[in-house]
Amino acid sequence: MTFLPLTPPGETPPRVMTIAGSDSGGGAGIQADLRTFALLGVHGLVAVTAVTVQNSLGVKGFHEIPLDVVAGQIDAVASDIGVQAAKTGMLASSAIIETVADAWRAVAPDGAVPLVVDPVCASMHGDPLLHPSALDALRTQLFPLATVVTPNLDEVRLLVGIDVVDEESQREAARALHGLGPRWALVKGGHLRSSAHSPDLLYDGAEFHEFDTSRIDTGHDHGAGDTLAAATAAALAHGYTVPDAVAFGKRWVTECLRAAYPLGHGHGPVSALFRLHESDDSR
Ligand code: PXL
Repeated sequence: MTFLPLTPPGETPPRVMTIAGSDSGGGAGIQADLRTFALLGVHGLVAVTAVTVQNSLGVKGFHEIPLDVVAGQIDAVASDIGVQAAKTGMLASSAIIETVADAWRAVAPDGAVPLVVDPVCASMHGDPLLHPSALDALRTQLFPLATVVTPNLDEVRLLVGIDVVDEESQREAARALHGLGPRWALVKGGHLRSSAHSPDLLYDGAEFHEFDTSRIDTGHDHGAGDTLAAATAAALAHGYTVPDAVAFGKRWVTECLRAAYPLGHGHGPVSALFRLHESDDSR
């Protein structure tokens, strides 16, 4: 595949921030985001929102980071290092969502810095990563700041109450999500429609874009959503349009799914490490 342009050694690459939770198993969350950032050649910045205690079998619990520390991380790096794009992942509570929204408004008062909001609600095992009472904060505080939101079908059901079962309900969900204020809404199709395809639908209030890749059949897809959002943010930091950035993110996560590996006794992670085997064909 064609990767993002690489910055020559010794020069400062684009900076992309992840505002998300830590996964002690190293498969999802901050760890997945930083792997994708590094292997795409961008500099990763971090605001940790929560520390999960988990392994390949599930999430045993999590500790929320104090609000002043969440806001402090965002302010500290934005004011000194600068941020060309960001993504949010696990945000745990409405208080953290409000804190992140306030801090992000200060970083990008005019919405000039792209923000990918991946509305993480639960792990793939169904373990909660967001308090149910925080859904409203997600909808009202963070979605209006988003360049693009990237829910999966379970998150779509929780956020807008639509069961996506076919192309028409996927369009209806995209319209409802866009109505909450993001510039673009991506409804990830996952296993929708046919087992051979993974159709994602992107909508900006005017045009629908469909991204359809063959579905990679792997039991090891921990961190797939995080990786798609991280790669999309990295492409936006390079100045890609949203449809081009999403198309890139989708290609990247498809390759990471192809390279997924078993880990522990449960579900293994998608892997960005395949990139280390590729020659640099970006220039
Ligand atoms: O993949 C969603 C996700 C995001 N962030 C953290 C997670 C998970 C899934 O388990 O643990 C920290």
